[in-house]
Amino acid sequence: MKITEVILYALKMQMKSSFATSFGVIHQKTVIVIKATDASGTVGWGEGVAFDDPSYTEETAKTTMHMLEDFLIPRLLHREITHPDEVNTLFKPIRRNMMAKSAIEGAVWDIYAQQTGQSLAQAIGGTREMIDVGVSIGLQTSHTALFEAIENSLAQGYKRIKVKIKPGQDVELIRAIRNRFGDVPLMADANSAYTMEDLPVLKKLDQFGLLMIEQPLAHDDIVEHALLQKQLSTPICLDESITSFEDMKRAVQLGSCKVVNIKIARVGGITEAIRIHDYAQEHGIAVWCGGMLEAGIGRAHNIALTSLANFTLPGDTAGSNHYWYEDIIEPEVTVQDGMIQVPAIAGIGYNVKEQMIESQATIKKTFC
Ligand code: OSB
Ligand code: MG
Repeated sequence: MKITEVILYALKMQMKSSFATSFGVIHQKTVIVIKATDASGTVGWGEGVAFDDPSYTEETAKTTMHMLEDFLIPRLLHREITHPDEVNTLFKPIRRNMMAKSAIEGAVWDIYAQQTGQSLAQAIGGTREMIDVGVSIGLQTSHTALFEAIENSLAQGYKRIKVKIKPGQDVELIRAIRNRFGDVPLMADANSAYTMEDLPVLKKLDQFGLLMIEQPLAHDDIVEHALLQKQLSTPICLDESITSFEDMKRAVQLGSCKVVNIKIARVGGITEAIRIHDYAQEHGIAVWCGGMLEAGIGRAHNIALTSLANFTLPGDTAGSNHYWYEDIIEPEVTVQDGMIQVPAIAGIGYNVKEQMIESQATIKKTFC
């Protein structure tokens, strides 16, 4: 395969409801869409998922555009490759910028899957036909609003509830949820809002039988997470801290976590995500697929990844209508009884609404 044309789009998509975390509130997303075409005319799709602000990781929608335009697309264009894994190697000399790398690597995987007559899930070795999904609920302005969101999610069949916490909205918040909803599968995500000074608060969370606590400490820490895990009975799940296979090995060797949230974009693409998945499987670490409030293309990639055998816990890939008035794919991703059917048709398994993207794009750039 040889990529001969890449079209880069950016469009602003309004979220149905704003999403609040310990690091800020997201009302709107800049969705970056990549349309890559290879010499034989096969089209593959990728999505850039970085936010507008560098507060989850250092990347933004603008840095993604910059990296793609000035470094990643020029490296890939007109180069003969036989397997998408080679894209990972090709991008290695460029430091980090995982979300930018992932955006275009995903399009190459889509082309590869189509050309080998497989669904993306099959192309990566996935075996599940259905995947279990949970939902991530942002910080709310009141317990009433939070209860309502949880109630709706449970009514829709989501298999696990994740709530965001931050200092001051933690122990009493989780206690209130347990009092109201009993033993529901529940976890909390702190997005790096705590330090070891908060140990007494974090220990108090142990009493609630959470499935796990996600990324309590600094975004780039694995050392203190290991110290913290020794003091907590609640399993620690790392998100921000795992940006590569190397990070994963170090965290497992140190005992920094018992669970890992794998986000394709955070680790630089599907190839790296598979390596992390395989390593986790060999080392008895449970994994699940996290989300970046993706539009449909990113969502489709997540669904394919989650079909791998060691994704044993429900992920954050909720249905399209949970986030968007109108998604950029059809059919939209739908959740039934807390499950999504993994598409069996070639490639990402959804049609990309090119008309919608063309008409809503605020940026369009062609490289050939
Ligand atoms: O930490 O997993 C996270 C959303 C924005 C930024 C970071 C995170 C999240 C979520 C929701 O928890 C993920 C999703 O539903 O796509
Ligand atoms: Mg997280």
